[in-house]
Amino acid sequence: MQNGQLKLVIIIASDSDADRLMKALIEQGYPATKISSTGGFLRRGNATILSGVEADEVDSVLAMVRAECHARTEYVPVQMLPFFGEATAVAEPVEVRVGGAIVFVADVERFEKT
Ligand code: 2BA
Repeated sequence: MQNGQLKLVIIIASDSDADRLMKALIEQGYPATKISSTGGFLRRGNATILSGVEADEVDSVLAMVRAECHARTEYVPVQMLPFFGEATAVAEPVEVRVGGAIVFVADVERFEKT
């Protein structure tokens, strides 16, 4: 890895999609670290994958994310959401996007391996 060309791809995905994505990344020779995380809105477990790659590899990583992480919708009882109080106890479930992935691509100022 060359300093200055490095990007950090941060991928937040559902646990099941993240397992498949990790497998695909490793099979293709991309380094990846999976961290257990929790979504602030649904308060469900999800996974955050960190992958430090060369700038010209980012598009390949994103193609794998698109192939493995599919968005769908789900209805969630409002009582499970953080900002609805007891006053909304009889309200209709809320449609939310689940699955899919959220991706950030950040410049890496410096990389060291000790
Ligand atoms: P959660 O915060 O648990 O959000 C799960 C899904 O709930 C979101 O899917 C979105 O469809 C919906 N949602 C979130 N906040 C909402 C709100 N205020 N009102 C209505 N619906 C809302 P995604 O957007 O695909 O996000 C999936 C997970 O990715 C999030 O889980 C969170 O852990 C992370 N995430 C998304 N955007 C982020 C960001 N800008 N910064 C950091 N983490 C982010």
